[in-house]
Amino acid sequence: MSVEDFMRRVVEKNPGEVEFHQAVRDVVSSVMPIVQSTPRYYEAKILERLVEPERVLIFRVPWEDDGGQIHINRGIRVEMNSAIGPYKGGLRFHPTVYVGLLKFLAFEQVFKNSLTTLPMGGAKGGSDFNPKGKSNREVMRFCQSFMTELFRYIGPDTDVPAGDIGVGVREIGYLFGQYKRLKNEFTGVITGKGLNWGGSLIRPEATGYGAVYFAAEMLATRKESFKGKTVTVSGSGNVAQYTAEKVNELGGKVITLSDSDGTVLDMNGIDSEKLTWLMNLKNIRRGRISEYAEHFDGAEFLEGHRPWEVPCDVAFPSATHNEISAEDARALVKNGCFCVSEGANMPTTPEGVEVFLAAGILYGPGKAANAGGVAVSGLEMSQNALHINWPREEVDRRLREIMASIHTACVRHGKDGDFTNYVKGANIAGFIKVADAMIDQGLV
Ligand code: NDP
Ligand code: 2IT
Repeated sequence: MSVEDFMRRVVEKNPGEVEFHQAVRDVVSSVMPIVQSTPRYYEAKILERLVEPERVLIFRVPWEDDGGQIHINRGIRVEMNSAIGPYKGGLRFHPTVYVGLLKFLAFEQVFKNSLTTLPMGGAKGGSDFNPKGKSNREVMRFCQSFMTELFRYIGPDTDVPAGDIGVGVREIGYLFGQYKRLKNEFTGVITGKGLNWGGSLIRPEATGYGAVYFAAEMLATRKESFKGKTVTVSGSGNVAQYTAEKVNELGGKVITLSDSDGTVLDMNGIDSEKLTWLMNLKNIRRGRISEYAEHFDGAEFLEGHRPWEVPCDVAFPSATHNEISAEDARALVKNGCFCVSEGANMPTTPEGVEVFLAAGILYGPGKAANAGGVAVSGLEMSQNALHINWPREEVDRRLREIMASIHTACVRHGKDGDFTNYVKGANIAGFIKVADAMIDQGLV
């Protein structure tokens, strides 16, 4: 079957779910030649099974705001694939959340989790609830209501949620507290927990640090490093913050951060002191990135702009999906950017990906480059199961090793002469492990 024939059926069966179509096409384009030349894959209808979630849960989430008004949100959990381990993946609270968006994220998660080398299946969940502008008590009531339904379907050996956009340690705390109350069990049912209640050191940092470790591996293939490099980062949340921290540590200069209102440009560099201020702004005061430009001399706020017009050597899209268009990709390449490491999930449009591949730059797609977050979630699960805590150095060492092994897997399956196509490499390496496990387990 051709990619086009396969995609026609996917689109017909999943109407309107454009992000899901995009994510499926990306993987299927890479793996179709292997499927077609491997009878055990096509006879078992592996691709057809991979694009059908094992289970999708949809539930009502009623909650009351501080003024006594009642609100109804929709809760969703997409349990995509459990061939290599319990369902695993984050929860997103954002007004744009709907089943199709979570199907794309859960689908990506299947291959990403496979790449980590750890035993985790793929899932994603969330709600169209918008935590922005809500009081802590409102967020708590929402999280308690959300978990009052979700708790029936999850468990440390069944499905282990974590954070994503709009779900940080505050939300994880409220969700975990309610699960514990309902089940009367203190287990590793959710990751990204606080350090003194079952969390792992380095989990907050893991996605950002991992994306930088992955970029460092890519740079090393061209005998390059972060020393003296100019770096742009989008977003200003969890992933962006720790990406910037690690780039600084490795001798690069971060000059942008952003949010959905615009970009701050600081040619003096967003150093560790400024980052500490920013983390307080975003994580405690829950302010906007524009305040950075008001606070620091020499910084400017580019309202309504994304960072990609700013010349750089290395770029880390770390905000959201489809934030780099073909035009943005062309601007990046034209201005000298030669390495892109995706902290966000699917931040580059398919046309943008084509631009990067045609230009022959080092391009690390999200399912490889941002796998450090879920990898350390896997390490959090291991520590919870063993009832121990590993020291910071130990978790960081394992994270670095995992990112290096993902890089090696991408090169093994994506090398084409002198060039490594990390998209192809990540898709094929992630696919083979899951497909083989599915076949071993029979028709389920
Ligand atoms: P946060 O909620 O901490 O931060 C999200 C950031 O992205 C904010 O600055 C937000 O700005 C911005 N953003 C969100 N939506 C949009 C949008 N539609 N347009 C422009 N900017 C937007 O989330 P994370 O840092 O955790 O997640 C960022 C990305 O990384 C996501 O793609 C996520 O799926 C991915 N990821 C996260 C992992 C993790 O461990 N947290 C692991 C792997 C991937 P604003 O405040 O204006 O909305
Ligand atoms: O997209 C992702 O990999 C995450 N949001 C993290 C998932 C997890 O289970 O830690």
